[in-house]
Amino acid sequence: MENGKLNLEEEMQAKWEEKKRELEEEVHIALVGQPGAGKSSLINKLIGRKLFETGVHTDTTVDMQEAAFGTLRIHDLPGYGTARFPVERWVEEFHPEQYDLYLFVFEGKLHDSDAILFSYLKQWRDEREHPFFIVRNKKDQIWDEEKPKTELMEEIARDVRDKLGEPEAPVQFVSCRTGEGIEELKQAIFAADVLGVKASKLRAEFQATSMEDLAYKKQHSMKAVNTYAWLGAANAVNPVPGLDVTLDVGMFYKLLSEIRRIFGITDDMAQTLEKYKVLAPIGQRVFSYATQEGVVMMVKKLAGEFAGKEIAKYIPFVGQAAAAATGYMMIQKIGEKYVDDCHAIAQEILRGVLKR
Ligand SMILES: Nc1nc2c(ncn2[C@@H]2O[C@H](COP(=O)(O)OP(=O)(O)OP(=O)(O)O)[C@@H](O)[C@H]2O)c(=O)[nH]1
Ligand SMILES: [Mg+2]
Repeated sequence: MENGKLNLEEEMQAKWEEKKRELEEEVHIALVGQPGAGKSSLINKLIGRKLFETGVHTDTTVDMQEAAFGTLRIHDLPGYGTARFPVERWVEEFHPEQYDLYLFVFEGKLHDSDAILFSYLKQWRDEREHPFFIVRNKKDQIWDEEKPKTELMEEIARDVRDKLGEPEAPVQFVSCRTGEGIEELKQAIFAADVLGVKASKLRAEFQATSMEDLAYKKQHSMKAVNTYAWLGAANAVNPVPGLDVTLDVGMFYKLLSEIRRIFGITDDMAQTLEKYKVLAPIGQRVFSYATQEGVVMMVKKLAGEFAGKEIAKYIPFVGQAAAAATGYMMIQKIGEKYVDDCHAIAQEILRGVLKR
């Protein structure tokens, strides 16, 4: 070992770097639709956090709003079809063709400008493999004295399909108020083959609404733990002072924060968790890693337990680099336990035992 760097075979190193890039790769979601259609409400609903303000009219007709959530980048595109921004001009100005997927959100009637937008959406889908999803929000408000709701919904869907020129196009009816249709929309997004690995990002980052979602998040997090364990040990430039462990504390801290985020665990839950008999110790474990200092403290505390272990069987070909191997094992073992703990808390949130 030289300069705290491990002599991993170069191709192995490259492989793990590649995996890390894959984990960190961003997914760009574009929100398009008329002001007040519920774009902000929808994204907040999917993510399970108040990422965007709703109801208040920011001037979305001229400004683009952006927000980040983990590996997701959400671009709330300004309105089009105004005197200032006919669709063509809007496309030139904002380059909306660059995003990975589009959520077209509407309520009420479609406009002529929406039909023009549809022709662009189709083009980006066909030429760039950037899918779009047509979302009719405010399903709870679809009502008419004369006609049943199903008939009204059919009319709305028909209008969309006419304007799109695709008679079979799916239209997702949702209500951000009641939550109706959100699950179906999520499934439609996850099923978009063209998104490839990006679909798995969306599934990891969107709020879990079922035990299956949580199982998926667990699997995704375990992969992240393994990737970070390799890189965190092999690239550690800052051995933990006074200990026979090399471990990149910053990277470890980041990993654990990401796991909390994926499972929807926020800092304000620490106090709530204390009130539950069974969950209190789990909460304590999870939040003891919530600051960088906390991570250093825990690593120091636990280093002894790992240092003495038989490490060769975990990573045979770096068996000689004991300090890095210990670092690897710590990230791997603590990480796995951390995922289990966060998963357990998230299950209780989903069961409604714990309020978010
Ligand atoms: N009844 C009902 N109201 C909703 C629903 N979704 C959103 N709203 C309301 O509609 C209003 C507009 O929602 P926003 O999410 O702010 O809409 P937006 O498209 O982001 O609006 P701009 O950012 O101004 O373009 C808010 O008052 C929401 O509370 C829904 O499903 N049902
Ligand atoms: Mg908005």
